[in-house]
Amino acid sequence: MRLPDERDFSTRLRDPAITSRVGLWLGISFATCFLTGLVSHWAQSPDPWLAFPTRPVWGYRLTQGLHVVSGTMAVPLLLVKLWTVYPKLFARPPRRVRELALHGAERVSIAVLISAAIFQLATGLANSAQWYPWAFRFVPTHYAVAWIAIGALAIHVAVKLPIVRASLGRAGRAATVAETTTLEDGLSRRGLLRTTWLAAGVAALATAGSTVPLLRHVSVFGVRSGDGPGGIPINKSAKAADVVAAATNPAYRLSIGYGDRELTLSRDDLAAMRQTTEDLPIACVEGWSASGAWTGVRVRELLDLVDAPRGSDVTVTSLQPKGPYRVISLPADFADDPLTLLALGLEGEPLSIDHGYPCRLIAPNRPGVLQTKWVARLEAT
Ligand SMILES: Nc1nc2c(c(=O)[nH]1)N[C@H]1C(S)=C(S)[C@@H](COP(=O)(O)O)O[C@H]1N2
Ligand SMILES: [Mo]
Repeated sequence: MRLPDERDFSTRLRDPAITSRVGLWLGISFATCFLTGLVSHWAQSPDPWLAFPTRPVWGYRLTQGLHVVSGTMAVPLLLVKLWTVYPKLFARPPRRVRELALHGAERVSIAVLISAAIFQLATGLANSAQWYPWAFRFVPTHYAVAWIAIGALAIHVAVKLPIVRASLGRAGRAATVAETTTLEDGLSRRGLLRTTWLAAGVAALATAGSTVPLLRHVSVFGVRSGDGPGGIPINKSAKAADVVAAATNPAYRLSIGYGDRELTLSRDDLAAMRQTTEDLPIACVEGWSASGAWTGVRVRELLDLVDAPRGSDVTVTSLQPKGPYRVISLPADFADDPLTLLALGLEGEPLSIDHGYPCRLIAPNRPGVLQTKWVARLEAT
């Protein structure tokens, strides 16, 4: 039996003109995914060297929506791109030592790129479906592999630039776009490209539905698409977080601390304070987002009760007994922002227990993970 050769796989559809066109869009998707991922990393970093801005209110909603849409779109693009080039796996390596070394180095960088790309898309998709079939921590791993992928991508683009330039130019266009005949293969190059764009578009639309209200009904991939009290999906229920008893206990008190100043307030005390209503989105890192009218007390006005000065960072603790988002830090810019509320209500109704009753944090331009529900304590430092 002989090993197959690169030529055994040849078809009119495997052509640098196709590979380059699909590759260009794949590159754009990856770059978008990488940059928006950096924004998300910055937004979630507990002590960033540069404060994350509190405006625009919908900023994180947009960048994280783009992150998940561009990642999902990359899946069909990557599959088509791999299909157009995989016969190269069977190409005979060059015989001359110098060429062999270069060839080997390029192959290694491609192996790294393909594995990192598949890893990122697979873990990202699983995460946006809230499915964690692995033992490692998602956020740091997804972040580290992103740098590996983007580095390998930069090398790959640099190596292939001459081929890409030639095939995206006029001759490449003629070879692809003009070739509309359906011969023995059944599918023309133009047809293959159109099918690829269609698949990427469908993937994008199907995900964008969990962020863009008008697209909600086409959002077959949107795991949570706008159902829930006040039109806002529920991420983790009170039952799942094991807070039902604590949250409904009439003895519930919010505690506020600054230095040796301590204060406790019942939910009625909070409701008796000045109420503010703001339209703010919950923008989950998993890509879905939804806006609501939240009513409650400004966090800044609560901090004033214990004389915490402006510029104080605040630690927010939930009633939740355990979990990674039980305690989060609210940087001073957010704590002092007039839009940052300890919400008691949503869309004119008292907060439902799953949305964080007795009260929850809601701040502008923040990842959903940091919008703590069932708040027990605010501590200014
Ligand atoms: N205490 C607590 N707060 C939490 C969470 C949690 O698991 N525990 N999940 C966060 C996440 S990931 C999101 S996206 C938002 C979702 O809020 P919602 O369920 O009211 O839509 O709540 C955040 N607040
Ligand atoms: Mo989330």
